[in-house]
Amino acid sequence: METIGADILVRCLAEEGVEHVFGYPGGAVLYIYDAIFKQDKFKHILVRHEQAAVHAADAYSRASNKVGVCIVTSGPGVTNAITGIATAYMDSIPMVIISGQVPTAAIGEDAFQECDTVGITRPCVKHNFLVRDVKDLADTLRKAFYIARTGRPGPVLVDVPKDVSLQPCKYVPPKGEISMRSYAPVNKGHQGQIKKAVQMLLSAERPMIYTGGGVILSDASEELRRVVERLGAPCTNTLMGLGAMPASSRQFVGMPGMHGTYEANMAMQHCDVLLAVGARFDDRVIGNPRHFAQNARKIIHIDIDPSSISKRVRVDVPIVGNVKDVLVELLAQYDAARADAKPASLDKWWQQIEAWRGKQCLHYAGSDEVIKPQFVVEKLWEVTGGDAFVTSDVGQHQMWAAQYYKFDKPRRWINSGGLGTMGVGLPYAMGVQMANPGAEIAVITGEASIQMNIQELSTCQQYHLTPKIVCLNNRFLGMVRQWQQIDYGSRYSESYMDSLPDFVKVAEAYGHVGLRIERPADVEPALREAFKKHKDRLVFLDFITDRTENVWPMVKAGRGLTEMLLGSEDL
Ligand SMILES: Cc1cc2nc3c(=O)[nH]c(=O)nc-3n(C[C@H](O)[C@H](O)[C@H](O)COP(=O)(O)OP(=O)(O)OC[C@H]3O[C@@H](n4cnc5c(N)ncnc54)[C@H](O)[C@@H]3O)c2cc1C
Ligand SMILES: Cc1ncc(C[n+]2csc(CCOP(=O)(O)OP(=O)(O)O)c2C)c(N)n1
Repeated sequence: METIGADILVRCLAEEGVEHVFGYPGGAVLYIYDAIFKQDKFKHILVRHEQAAVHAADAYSRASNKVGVCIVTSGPGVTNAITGIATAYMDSIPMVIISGQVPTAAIGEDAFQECDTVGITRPCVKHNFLVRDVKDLADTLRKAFYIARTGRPGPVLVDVPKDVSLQPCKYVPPKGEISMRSYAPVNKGHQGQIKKAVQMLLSAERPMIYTGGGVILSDASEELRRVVERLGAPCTNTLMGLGAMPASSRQFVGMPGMHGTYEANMAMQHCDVLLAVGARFDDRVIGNPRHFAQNARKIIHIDIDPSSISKRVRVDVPIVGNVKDVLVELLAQYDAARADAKPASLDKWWQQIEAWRGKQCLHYAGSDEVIKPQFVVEKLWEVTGGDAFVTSDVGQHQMWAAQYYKFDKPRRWINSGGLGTMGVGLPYAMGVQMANPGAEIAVITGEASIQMNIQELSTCQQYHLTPKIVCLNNRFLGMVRQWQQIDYGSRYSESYMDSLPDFVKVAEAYGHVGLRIERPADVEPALREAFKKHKDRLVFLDFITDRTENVWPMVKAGRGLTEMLLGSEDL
């Protein structure tokens, strides 16, 4: 049947099983929006800023393991979307971004709302396409979805000139699986390498398991839990991997890195065999690489992206493959080999770990006078039974959320780790709720971050989205202020938040509920009111917190992983 490009695009999205598309219209995508108007296969969510469309689609993917989809118009639509695309790229999130482009004949002529989308996005997408002929549109979209979700996932952009969306063309249904000669990700790990890893693990006296976002992306939490229990070793999850290993497990030692726990960092540094699973040895995790390399230890690294291996830290046994496949094989080989081998006792290692844990590095001084931000997160955990989806923005509140909300399940903790993008929290919650309509959702944010996409309170009103916004309001760009205190002689250059709006009134103006909480005794009742009484409303909880609380532990920039400051007494 003859149809036009825009209809083909809409049919392809339906073919991929897309149920939600986040977007914002404009001239170059008007035929596409006309086709959207005429279809009933997916729901379109109209955001208030393109950046939020990308963040929402990104979180939709993080919470559901589906490919997130968004549509933006040419020129400013695309440039507004860049922060969202780069954010998803840094955290390896599978997404398809469809952008409008000026008509093919006008490309390169400084046409109205023209920008070089392929050029601008090239460094922050897994791949991008410019469709010049409508006959290529369906195939290109199918490839885009395939590339986004396979191998190391990532955002893929498809730029569609306006005339391509109008050109007539026949719709040709897909023919079997997609295969691309130049792109063939490896899922199964090399048997011989896995064997080497098993031998190393069997002879380890101080094994340590360091896991990251790759476990979540691979939906391999169950397999990870089995491996951790079988090896009997301690396990740490990076900021991107939280929830992959249940925080309630005794074998979980907390997050590693700059704001990681004492026990996780000490175990990373003092182990004799480190099993790294879907984690990329980020600088926030290993600190100064020279210090990290000081202790001799064998490193096994499982990663689907060969370019991630030995990128920052030289490893001994690289295993290229999908976490899930490799862990299944590793466990089978381990069980088979264990019958003949006598694994070393780990009792001494665990005594050491318990001694480190005994430091209670996350202990903080409570107060009856002023609200401690950590206390709010602890109470949030209690009130939601530890089972909410929690999105966060970027700053101190993000670290307190990671440290004090004990995630037991994967895909519950949604945040920007790699790019560290302030402003993601609220649009992330929108994407999460679209993917999980009945779930309890909290946005842990700061009074600065929330203002970066606060216009989305309007989108929430339109689509009856009801996250509870937990704003830890310290009247400072807290994370910046903390660094200035520690590294810049307490010269607080432009890191205060002045002229703040009355957030209760802001929430009410958008049709939501606003609460201001100033005393510690009111924290829990306010949270209960928000999650129970106002279950079906968006509630903005403005917690007025201790202005100068710091995030501890902290590894200062350039320092070694175990050179941790545990509190202000260490300054
Ligand atoms: C203010 C701030 C403070 C921070 N402090 C910390 C901190 O203290 N501790 C901390 O941990 N982080 C911290 N971060 C986050 C940090 O910047 C990195 O984003 C994070 O550490 C990276 O996590 P990851 O190694 O799990 O990698 P990810 O970015 O999640 O990468 C995943 C890895 O897994 C691989 N992979 C993907 N899919 C698969 C698959 N199917 N199979 C196999 N491999 C796969 C990828 O190739 C990649 O190498 C902080 C961020 C901010 C903004
Ligand atoms: C878009 C963007 N701009 C700047 C920064 C640098 N930055 C990181 S944390 C932070 C302060 C965040 O303040 P707030 O949201 O109030 O959170 P707090 O640290 O006080 O908890 C800033 C400015 C960033 N991460 N993202």
